Amino acid sequence: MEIREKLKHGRLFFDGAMGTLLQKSGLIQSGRAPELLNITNPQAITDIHKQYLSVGCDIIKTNTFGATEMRFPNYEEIIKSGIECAQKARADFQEKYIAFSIGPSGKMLKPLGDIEFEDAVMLFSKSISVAAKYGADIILVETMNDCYETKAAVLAAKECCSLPVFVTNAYDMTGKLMTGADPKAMIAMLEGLGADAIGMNCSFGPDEMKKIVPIFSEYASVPLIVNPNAGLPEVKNGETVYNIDSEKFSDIMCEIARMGGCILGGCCGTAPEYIRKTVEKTKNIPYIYPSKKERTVISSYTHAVEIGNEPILIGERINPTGKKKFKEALKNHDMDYIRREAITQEEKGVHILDVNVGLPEIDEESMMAEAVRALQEITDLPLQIDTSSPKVLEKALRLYNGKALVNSVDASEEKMNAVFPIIKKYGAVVVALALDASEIPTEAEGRLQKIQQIVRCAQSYGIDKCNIIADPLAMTVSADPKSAGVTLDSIKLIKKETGIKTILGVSNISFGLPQRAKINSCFFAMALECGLDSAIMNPISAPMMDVYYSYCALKGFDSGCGKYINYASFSDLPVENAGQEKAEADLSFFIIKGMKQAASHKAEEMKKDNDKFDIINNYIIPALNDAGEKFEKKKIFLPQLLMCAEAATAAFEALTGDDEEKSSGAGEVILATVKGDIHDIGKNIVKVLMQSFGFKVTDLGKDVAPEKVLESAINSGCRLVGLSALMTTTVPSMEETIRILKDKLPDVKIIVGGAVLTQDYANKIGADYYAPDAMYSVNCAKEYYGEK
Ligand code: B1M
Repeated sequence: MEIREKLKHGRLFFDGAMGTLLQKSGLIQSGRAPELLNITNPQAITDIHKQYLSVGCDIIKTNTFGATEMRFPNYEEIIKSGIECAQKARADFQEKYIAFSIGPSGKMLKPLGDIEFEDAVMLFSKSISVAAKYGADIILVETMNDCYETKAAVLAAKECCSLPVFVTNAYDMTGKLMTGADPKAMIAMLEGLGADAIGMNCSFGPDEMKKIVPIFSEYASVPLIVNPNAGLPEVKNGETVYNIDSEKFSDIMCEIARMGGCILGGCCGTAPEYIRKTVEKTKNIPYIYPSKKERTVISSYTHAVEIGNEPILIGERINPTGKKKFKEALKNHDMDYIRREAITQEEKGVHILDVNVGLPEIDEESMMAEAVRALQEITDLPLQIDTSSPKVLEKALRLYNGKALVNSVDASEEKMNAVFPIIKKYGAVVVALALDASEIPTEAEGRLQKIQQIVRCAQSYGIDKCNIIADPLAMTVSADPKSAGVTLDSIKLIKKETGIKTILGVSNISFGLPQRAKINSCFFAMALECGLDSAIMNPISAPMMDVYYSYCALKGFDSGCGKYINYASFSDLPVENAGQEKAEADLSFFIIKGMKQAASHKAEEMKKDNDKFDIINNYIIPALNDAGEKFEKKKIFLPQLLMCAEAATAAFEALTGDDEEKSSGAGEVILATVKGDIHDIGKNIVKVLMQSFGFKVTDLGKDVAPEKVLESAINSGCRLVGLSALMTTTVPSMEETIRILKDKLPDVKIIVGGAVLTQDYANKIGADYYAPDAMYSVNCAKEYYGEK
């Protein structure tokens, strides 16, 4: 039976770990990838598969976790042999399935790393095509800790074969992926992309995973997979052991089964015994197949936004219509303008950002791609892709890191047939306009009919009703006094007859009228009272925001009126473009918001009247500290932290870029950030300061191996070395570098610095000088050369 069908009838079981068993049997040699055993020792792999099949598991994962072209030139052979091992193992069993396991590439996608999204799709496509060709039954995208890479792999699977696609992500102790996605965001995106079963694996044991299960039960409509580790790893006598035994593991898996786990199995540290007990103990627990949830949800790479609870605000300002400055910015590819509009609206409290970059004189497709990338770098708000071109839409939805809102489709056949296949493929919620190419109905009944037509057509493409939101249209009241009434009636009628959620471009009501915010805000209040679920609006408009916060408080969406109080007490009456003005004021602001260009220009400008070290100390470092704190508190995530760092680096370069490499013979210093650590902003400040005090600096960069530092000291004859480390996890690597240096060059002296160090710790690891800040490192160097 096809596995999707089989899953409707009862619980299935994955196998457990492969690596643990290989390690135990001594088959993994250090430095050798386990995937190579598919070729060098296929019998061992087949035997492990058989062990799992004989304890009752239904699905075995191939030993191909890292098998991409990036890691293995012979990835095709590894995949083919891996599948053959699994096929041989299942030959003696009935109705068992082979899941082609594919994990993360090992590199991050842009903007976090250097792989382009499309290159990642291509990389996964190559491996998945081989797996499909040699007979895998399922594609299992597993252990992904980044939303974007997960999307690349799932898209690849969908594009190069028609096999069922299962996805399990590795959540951390905070219940999020490393790059910030929470389960609701992953559920929205993965179901949108058409994954057949989703869930989690690795990271920790079933006890921790159990805490995440209820979110899947509440939000997911496809079966849930739970493949935990055998608890947390500990190193005992040089060996990695896990703290949950098979008895406890299977007991907790029973609880997970009761909560709705549909496919249960294991990850690191588990063995056949774990699966055998899980299969046996869950036998009599009633199976829960997930119900369809019918929620209207969109998502970004960190979180989901559900439409249909409290009203949702969609910022309308990233749209060149009627904006001369914006049009200029688009022609000049000025992405900072777009970023600024995004930040301003985000600060005002919108939940979603509309993005429209259509101008006749530009290439809208590449501009939309540029805008989506630029926005994803600085904000984690979900986007509404606003374009009339299906080509532009497809480009944006491919690149978008999440499940987008799409603006819009109308009831014209041609339009629907162009847009719906794209919506179906990438997964999005689409705005349905109550009109078609020939008419805008003048009565609510007519508008309802247009919406019903769109819903029928969407359903014929396999798009659920919950992925459509109806726009009953606001037409200017100055042209027709009945227009507002028709819109309001339409909201009520459409909701009543179809049950679908509604959206409205509120300000259209006031075209041609003076003081539009006044009438817009009244109309907004009326529409909300008729049940409007979301509004495309201008959050800079104080009357509109007054209505929003007041409505939420009055309607019971704001318990204790906390949001209203916060808004009313702290919003100095906003004026047009207040956000833009603020954005122009402060270098720290640009850094915190990750605006590279603006930070660089601002630093350039400030340099004229200020000492550059004052700028570094008073603006750049405090901004980074602020970002670090927000990161620690999970208020921002790695992509945003990275953009802050890049903006800080750009500002720093603007301050120091034209400094000549000068040396007045004060002495020589070798600098490096230690192995495993890529933080180099502090080290670069040390470098500039040292240079400006006349020291000749050899900068070895970041993530520098101890041997390289030693080699540099030996070759140059320089005996003063400065080391930087920013993380508790890389201080041991600093210690190791000091040990190697002192061992081979006893006369070497070492300055250490970095946020995690203290004088005591510096003494403990054998450093000669501890510099709490960059200036102090210059004093250390002076002291060293003075002493000499
Ligand atoms: Co990361 N990061 N980061 N990060 N990052 C920290 C350090 C962290 C404290 C943030 C947090 O959680 N609060 C945390 C470490 C926790 C810990 O171990 N205690 C952290 C983490 C966890 C991580 C990652 C693991 C995140 C992840 O992937 N999940 C990852 C690590 C990757 C790796 O290194 N393998 C990571 C990545 C990054 C970015 C790439 C995004 C970016 C770095 C970009 C770059 O450097 N090019 C980044 C940033 C920017 C930070 C924070 C926010 C800022 C660091 C910084 O540049 N500070 C940081 C939080 C924080 O420190 N507030 C954080 C400004 C700089 C001028 O200060 O380097 O201390 P600092 O230098 C000072 C002094 O210490 C001294 O002088 C300087 C100026 O006075 N000094 C020396 C430094 N080196 C010296 C050497 C000397 C003398 C003085 O003599 C040789």
